Amino acid sequence: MPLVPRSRLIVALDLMDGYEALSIAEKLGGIADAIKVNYPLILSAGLDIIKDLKKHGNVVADFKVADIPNTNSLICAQAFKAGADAIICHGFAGSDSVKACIDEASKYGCEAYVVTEMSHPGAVEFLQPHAFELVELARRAGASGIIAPATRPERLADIRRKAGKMKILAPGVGAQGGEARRAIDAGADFIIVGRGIYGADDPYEAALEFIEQLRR
Ligand code: O7E
Repeated sequence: MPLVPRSRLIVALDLMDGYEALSIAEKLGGIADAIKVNYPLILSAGLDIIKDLKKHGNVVADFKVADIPNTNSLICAQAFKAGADAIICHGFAGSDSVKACIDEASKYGCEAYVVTEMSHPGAVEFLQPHAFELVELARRAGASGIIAPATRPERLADIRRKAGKMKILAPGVGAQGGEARRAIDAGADFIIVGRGIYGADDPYEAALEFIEQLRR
């Protein structure tokens, strides 16, 4: 199912224990718009965890796919067959590699999102100087959306202006210092929060607090 902004929260479950991940997903009870899975969880719990997590809502496979088009198609097919609703790919591998992910996504009625500028400090070295080009690449290729940094709201706002109708997912809220409200005000459609939720004593309350911040 395509991502639809309701709570505007996507929870990153970067855990290395499948049972813990499922237990948190159950506690969240669908209050987030999606759960994002990344390598820490997939490599420890296996791809089948996606099927289990899907009982609790949409699942985004954050595999940051960045290979040649054929390999990208094969990776995406695995994610979609396992039940993912969306895949994340890198843009720097080029438009043909991105297009392969988008084409595979559309075969399954799913979505592909493209990373532009990442949220960590090192992103200014290589990604930031090319971020606008990556936005344009994603737009031309027909991506459903892009990834842009909640840690740099001014950059997020610039990227929003170039992104047209594409959805923006903004990681970096909480542990990396980004603020939920500022990211949405700068033009993000969703915030992505990991440690700020799964690392909290009460992940449900923590998620609710982020959602409240977005409503204010
Ligand atoms: O810092 P946390 O714990 O809130 O986790 C953030 C999550 O977002 C984590 O899974 C990380 O891999 C991811 N992320 C970033 O932190 N920065 C980025 O630039 C991109 C992502 C990401 O999710 O990309 C694909 C959506």
